[in-house]
Amino acid sequence: MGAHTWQEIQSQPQAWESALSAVRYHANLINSLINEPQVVDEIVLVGCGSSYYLALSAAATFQRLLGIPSRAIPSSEAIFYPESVFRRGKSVLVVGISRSGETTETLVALGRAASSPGVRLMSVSCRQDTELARLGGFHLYLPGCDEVSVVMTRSFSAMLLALQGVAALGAGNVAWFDRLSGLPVVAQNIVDAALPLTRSLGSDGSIRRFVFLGSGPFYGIACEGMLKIKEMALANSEAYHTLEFRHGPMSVLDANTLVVSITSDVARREESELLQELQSLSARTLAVGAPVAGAEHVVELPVDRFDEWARAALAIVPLQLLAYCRATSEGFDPDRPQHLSRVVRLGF
Ligand code: F1P
Repeated sequence: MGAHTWQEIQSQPQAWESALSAVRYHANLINSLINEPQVVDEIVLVGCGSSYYLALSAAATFQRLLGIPSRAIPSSEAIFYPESVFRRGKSVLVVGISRSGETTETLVALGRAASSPGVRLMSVSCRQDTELARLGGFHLYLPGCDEVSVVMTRSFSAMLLALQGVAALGAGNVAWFDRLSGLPVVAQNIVDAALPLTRSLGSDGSIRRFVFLGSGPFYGIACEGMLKIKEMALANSEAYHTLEFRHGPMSVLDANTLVVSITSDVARREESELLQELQSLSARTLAVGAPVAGAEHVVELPVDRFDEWARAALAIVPLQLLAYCRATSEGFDPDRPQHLSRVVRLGF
């Protein structure tokens, strides 16, 4: 049960190597897409579900590295409210993100954007010869990153890493791009190190609610962790910008809640203060990143070797394992989530 999903989570190091070499291969094209004949005014990334969540983390990285206003928008919002997404008279790079390259909302959003003046098109997917690729512009295909499973795991982290690489090369920041190349080998260590704890927490029947907290590059990761729990384990899960949790959502906290906080660099003290407060309210707590006060458990990431922006893809790995372990301990098959299909095709 869950054999495909397990293999896909385990093979993220290889997927990341493949994704980064695909980006490296297109370095010149990426540079001209963003910077020629002049630097684009803004960047809009569109996707659905997991692809939208990775777009959130990628958009934050684009703006941070390129200094260009960058936003992530669900594809359906770009279809129905284009005037609230695109600004007339501005040159905009629109990036379509789709594992399958066949999701209707993303195809329609990108197709309509392509016909607008001043739009440059880019897309990224894990399959070749797709409708998305045929829309034109620069299409980045990532070999060896697709899944057999419905739920996205290695495709999520590989497309995120690829887009972070695009941002680095577009900014001429080769040093940061080369730092990303050190991540695949770290990913294998994280899987091995995190597994005992995620097995123990995943099989802990007293945990009935999962809350994922993340800021900056980690908010999209927190959202994806929430979605993995829903898709694989059919459990109650929520995601918030870390300090937002105090502003209302924390009212539902109880001893059956596991709060997973992805620790940043810039707000680590404030995140730790929150975790201590939540512990005093009887919550279970897990930190992903640095061992901080208030964290009952921790999955350590190499916070001294990789800055928070470079840790985004790493941070999803323990969350995938937690969802996988929870699902299998509850007798669900992660390979076959209920109600879901690999590709959402609509009639418009
Ligand atoms: C992405 C997606 C996922 C969802 C499920 C079905 O489609 O909708 O977000 O979790 O796996 O596919 P895609 O446009 O990235 O192929």
